[in-house]
Amino acid sequence: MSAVAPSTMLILHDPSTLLHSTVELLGAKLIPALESPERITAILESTSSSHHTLRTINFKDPNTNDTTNPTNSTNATTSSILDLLSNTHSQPYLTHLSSIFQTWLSAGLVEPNSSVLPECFPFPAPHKPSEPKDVYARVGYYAFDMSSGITSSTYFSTLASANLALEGVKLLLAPDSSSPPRTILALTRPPGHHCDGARAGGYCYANNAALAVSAYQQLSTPAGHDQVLSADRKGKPKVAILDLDFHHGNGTQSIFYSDPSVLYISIHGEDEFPYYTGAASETGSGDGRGFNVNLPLKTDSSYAAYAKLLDTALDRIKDYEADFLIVSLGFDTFELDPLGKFKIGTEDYETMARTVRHRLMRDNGINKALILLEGGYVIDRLGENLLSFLKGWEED
Ligand code: SP5
Ligand code: ZN
Repeated sequence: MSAVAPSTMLILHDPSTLLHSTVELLGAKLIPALESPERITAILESTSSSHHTLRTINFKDPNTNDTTNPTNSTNATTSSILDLLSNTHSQPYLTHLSSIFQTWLSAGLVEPNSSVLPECFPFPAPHKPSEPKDVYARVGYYAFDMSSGITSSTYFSTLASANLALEGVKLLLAPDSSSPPRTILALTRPPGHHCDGARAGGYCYANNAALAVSAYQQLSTPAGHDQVLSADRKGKPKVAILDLDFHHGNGTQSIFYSDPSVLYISIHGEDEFPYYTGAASETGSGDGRGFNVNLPLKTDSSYAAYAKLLDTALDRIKDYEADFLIVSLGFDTFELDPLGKFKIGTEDYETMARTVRHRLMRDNGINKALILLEGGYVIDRLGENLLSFLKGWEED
């Protein structure tokens, strides 16, 4: 690599994503969720004193100051987010997310500053269950674990987080800019890759990557901003999602499992959360067969072992001839992470990012990528890990 001055990364953040703050059952303890607002404030602190450009987006309803209830009035941004989300999320789930806290609060079942948590989940039965009437049961029906508490702000922060992904796509495809950004990092929080469009789980309430795919498909078609020339799957552009979080992105996998226009590739801890998905044998179904690639990696693996799988992943993205890349980036692959079990160090993120960026440009001839934040829970090392990643990404 030549020693050119590093270019800056455009980083998107929304203060409304910090409002959500909940609890989780971890092991035998109900504790403040490790997925906390402090993760983002730590990243903001590190990046604001760096050469990168931080842009604040304010997802807020112009018609009301009631940030806890954005559905009360018509907000163009809210409806465009909901429109895009409805491509991959069920309407009853989105309605549940928007209303369940208020339902519990009105019934005196939860304190104003507390969290709604599930108590019973659907289990195998002769008939597929339908939405239960009981307001406790409904919470379990729309969740798969107990780390997805719903507070008064959860819905609003979830929309603000999804909006960052949308803004990222819009900026990458902006037709009226002489030099649109090549890569955008959206500080999406809550994260998204565990949400399958019908249930929350793993700290995720809406799948930000899925929303980004919908936005890209809409905006890059001839009616949108940017003509995609190599589209050959029913006119749809080809999007690759590279999931580098420690955990398997069961939600993203599920949403695109039968969709050949989206290649999903994940490197994740073998036999780790979410436990029931992530095997290499899950390769897609129907038209989507072959377009889901799981690369499970043994716990305690070092970056050397990780790098081999990353090469395999990048080979697949090359063969696929992707038009656009979304990276689901988690820093829970870090050696000290309380939820991750790989042995990846701060300096490895630089190598990881350089490898992805270099091969994306060389093999796919694409410059455009959207990086979405997923997990990563060592708060006082998140900033430096991210800066290391950005260093590797931006040095051409
Ligand atoms: C976005 C993301 O990284 N979500 C991950 C959520 C993982 N939550 C469950 C972790 C389960 C760990 N089980 C160990 C219990 C004993 N401490
Ligand atoms: Zn994770």
